[in-house]
Parts: sequence; C-alpha cells; structure tokens
Amino acid sequence: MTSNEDQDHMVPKSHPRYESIKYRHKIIDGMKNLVVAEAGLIAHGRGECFDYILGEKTTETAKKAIEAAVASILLADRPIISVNGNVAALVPDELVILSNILNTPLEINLFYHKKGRINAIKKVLQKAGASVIYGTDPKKMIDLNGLDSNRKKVEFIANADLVMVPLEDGDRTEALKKLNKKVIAVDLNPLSRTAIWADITIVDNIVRTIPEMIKAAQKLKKLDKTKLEMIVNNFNNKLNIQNTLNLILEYIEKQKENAFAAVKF
Ligand code: PTJ
Repeated sequence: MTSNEDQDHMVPKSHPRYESIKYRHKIIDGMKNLVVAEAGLIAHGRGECFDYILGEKTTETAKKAIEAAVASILLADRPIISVNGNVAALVPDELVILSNILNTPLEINLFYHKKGRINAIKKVLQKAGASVIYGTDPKKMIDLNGLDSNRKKVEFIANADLVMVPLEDGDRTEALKKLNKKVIAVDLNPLSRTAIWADITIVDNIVRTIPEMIKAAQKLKKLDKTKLEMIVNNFNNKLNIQNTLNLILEYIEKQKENAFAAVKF
C-alpha cells in the first residue's frame, strides 16, 4: 500500500474538504518520493490560502487568461511547458494530455536541486505517457543569461519563443522576459512577481487550470490564425489581474454574511 492509499483510507470521501486534502496528500507523497521539494509543501499552502479567497473555482478572469494562453501557444513557433515538482505531483496525466493536444513539449526545470529529483519527476511523467521530456540530461543543458538560481539550467527553453511556467518562484519570469520570450504563468497569487511580469497570468489552481486548458485547446485548435491573434490581442494582462483582485474583494465582502449562514449559535 502506498502512503497515498494509506492517507486516502484515513480521509472519508464525505469530508467537506476531501478534494483539498486529496491534493495535500499528493504533495506529501511527492515529497517522500523526491518529486516535490520540501519547500513545495509551503508553496502549496500559500496557494491554498489564495485559492480560498478566490472561492476555490476557476473565475471568469482565469477563463479569459486560459483562452489567451492557449491561443498564444497555438500561435507560437517553439513553445514549451516547464514542469517543476509540485506540478508533476498534482497533474501529471493532464499535463501530458495538454502537451500532446498542443504539440508542446515538457521540460523539467527545478528551483531546488537535489540528487534524484529530476529522475523521480521524469518517471512520473513517463508513467503518465510522456515520450519526449527535456531537461533530464545535464550534458544537453546550458545556462540561461540573467539567472543565478538552479532554474538557469535549460535545454529546449533556451531557444523557445514561449514558455509556460506553472507555480514559479519569481526570479525566472523577469529573466525570460528580458530574453524576449513570451511567458504564461499559472499562479494563485495575483500579486506575485511572476504574476506581474508574465504576459499572460492565469490566477487559478493548477489542478483546475490544466483540464480547462485541455478543453480550450480542443476548441481553439479549430480556429484560423487571424481568430487566434484576435483572442491574444484582445487580452490585457494588467486589467485582467486588476479584475481578479476585484473578484477577491467581492468574494470576501459576500463571505461576511454567507460564511455564517449555516451556523446556528
Ligand atoms: O520543484 P521546484 O524545485 O522547482 O520548486 C517548486 C516550488 C513551487 C517549491 C518553487 O518554485 C517555489 O518556492 O515557489 P514559490 O516562490 O513558493 O511560488 C509558488 C507560487 O505558486 C506561489 O505564488 C503560490 O501561491 C502558487 N501556487 C501554489 N500552489 C499552487 C499555486 N498556483 C497555482 N496552483 C497551485 N496548486
């Protein structure tokens, strides 16, 4: 029995926060298997906190960003999806489906270097069906200019024109932008450095974003280049983030009353 199954047995499906607990245990198991960095647990907790004040749903602003992101990937010449430990632990199967539909490869790129981590993540992606995975052979890696962290070690990313960076730590997006690459971020924190620097910021939980992107890709793949360009040109990231912040304020305002509705004192 894996520890995940162990934990599943402990958490009844009827628990009001079953879904959230299920993903926590994927992260915990990922950490035990070297997939997730220790700090990945803390990052996940920060994400949960923002998800709570977004109402734990994919908002209208996130859907707009998702559409613009998928259209941009379809228009790009050399797009790539960067994969870190948390993403590999949470949505490996969905990530591989998206990569196939969009014909966009995956590259493992980690902030925290630890012996065995790249291999552990590679195995998870292979089990999910990925055939081409960049970022696994140190001999093929070069250093990206303008970055000091371990994230500077890149392969396909070096010559990509678009990089999707789910759950980033803030130092890379700026460096990628300075190298004239288009950046798509997925980050539950709308005010993170990554969120602010990216061209398209999807403020949503990665566990909902990737399935939404798959749906959007199936739809947008049928459109011609001009229509895709219209979607991208009509998207304004700054405005979309500001609207997301308004949604958070509205949600909190509503919760002042709603949160207590079912409670009898
Ligand atoms: O696997 P590694 O070594 O590459 O490390 C990955 C982590 C995530 C540990 C590393 O990139 C890191 O420390 O990131 P930060 O600085 O904690 O930033 C992660 C961001 O992702 C935060 O703004 C979180 O709010 C956000 N986040 C966390 N969980 C989710 C999320 N965003 C979307 N979906 C989530 N499930």
